[in-house]
Amino acid sequence: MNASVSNDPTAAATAAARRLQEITGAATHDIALVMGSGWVPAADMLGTSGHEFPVTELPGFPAPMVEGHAGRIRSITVGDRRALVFLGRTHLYEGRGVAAVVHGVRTAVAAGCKTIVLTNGCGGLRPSFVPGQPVLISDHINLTATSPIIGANFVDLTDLYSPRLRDLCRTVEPSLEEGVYVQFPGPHYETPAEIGMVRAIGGHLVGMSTTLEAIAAREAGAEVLGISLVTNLAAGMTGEPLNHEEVLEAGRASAVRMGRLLTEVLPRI
Ligand code: 8IG
Repeated sequence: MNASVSNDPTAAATAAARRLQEITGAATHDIALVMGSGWVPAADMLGTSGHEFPVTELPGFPAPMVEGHAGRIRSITVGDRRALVFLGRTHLYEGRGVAAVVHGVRTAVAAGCKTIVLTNGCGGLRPSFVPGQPVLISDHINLTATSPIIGANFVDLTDLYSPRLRDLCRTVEPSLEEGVYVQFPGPHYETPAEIGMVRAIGGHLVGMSTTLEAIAAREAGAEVLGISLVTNLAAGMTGEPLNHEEVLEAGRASAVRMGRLLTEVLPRI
């Protein structure tokens, strides 16, 4: 009874999935999408009919705190699939622990989702990147020094970001680039020296989310697609300071492009 996300994550996810079933009337869901910074406007293009409710309606979800991270869940029909759309996520820097960060992904899998689409807004390291550009995540480097997995469960992360789903995205948009996503704990952005380190270790994208959720999704047996929206060039690259407003603006400006990409990809998954 009363399983908490941290002391019994599987039971907590099952409880949330059961409540989701009650609210939506849907016995199961097929695909979940987590809409990160700058992606929430794109979510509307997937359709808004169906059910929408605050994450706090489900057990185990805290209310998010960041502007542009509206903590809501949508249950929509896309073609013949039932999709669960998370408008916003819990970040590690909120201090609620790793289990809270991945509770959405675990709930989605408990609700039947076999595919998890993780999106985020991020800083880009390739000088050729332009704000508003989507990049497929090919792999990650987790610099949070933590894992959502508890105990001696040695989960394989080879091909964590499904090559099949990346290929599928490129059939829709052949020009899509790929990159290695590096997660920092945040909430501060990087120093220029840290960006130099990211470059040296082979990173192309920097952000404050996604890797822990991807690991939890893999542990739970789901296929993962990761797409970053480059909203800014990484610290020290432009001579300008980074700010959250440019993140929101890049999202608004690229909503139609991101929405179209997801709309075309989803039915093919
Ligand atoms: I949007 O440049 C967004 N999120 N760590 N660095 C980190 N997170 C980010 C950045 C960035 N841009």
